[in-house]
Amino acid sequence: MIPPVRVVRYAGPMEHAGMFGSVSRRGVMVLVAALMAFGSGCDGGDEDGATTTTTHGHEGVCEGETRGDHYSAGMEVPSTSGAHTLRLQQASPAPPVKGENTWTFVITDDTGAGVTGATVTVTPRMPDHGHGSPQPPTVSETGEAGEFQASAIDFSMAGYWEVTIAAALATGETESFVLGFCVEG
Ligand SMILES: [Cu+2]
Repeated sequence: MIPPVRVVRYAGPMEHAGMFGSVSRRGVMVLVAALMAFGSGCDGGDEDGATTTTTHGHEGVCEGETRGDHYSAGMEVPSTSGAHTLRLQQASPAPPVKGENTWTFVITDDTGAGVTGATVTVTPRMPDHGHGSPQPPTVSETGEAGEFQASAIDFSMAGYWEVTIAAALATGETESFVLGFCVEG
């Protein structure tokens, strides 16, 4: 009987050395810790390096988050002045997720009519971390009165995001609406 021959390709330390170059073992551990902190989103502290106490371990980053809105198709938010309303017709994906999102929304006046001739900007921001998205979303009119579509809304990390939708109206006023969502990683 011929003993089986096992060809084992040994992936030794030298083959992995390139990953971290000459970084020390401690350096690697710090890097690993940083990656873990990054992965935990809201618990990762802000860009100044401050850290906060983790209260929910390996649960989702949105566990216990009390701010913001729970998404539902057709949800409405008032403008800062209260004179206009934004209705989020549809978010895709729904509910909003980490990564790229596309939203369709309608802005109506106090009579319920869609506003025309408005210039709309959409600005995502992570208030806890003091940063926005890598790229601004793209906003276009759909052709229905007061209806807009914002694509490439980039929630680039898990955690709580606030999206400010500002509308420079044909009347010269500017109205803004704020939607808050926590997105899981
Ligand atoms: Cu962030």
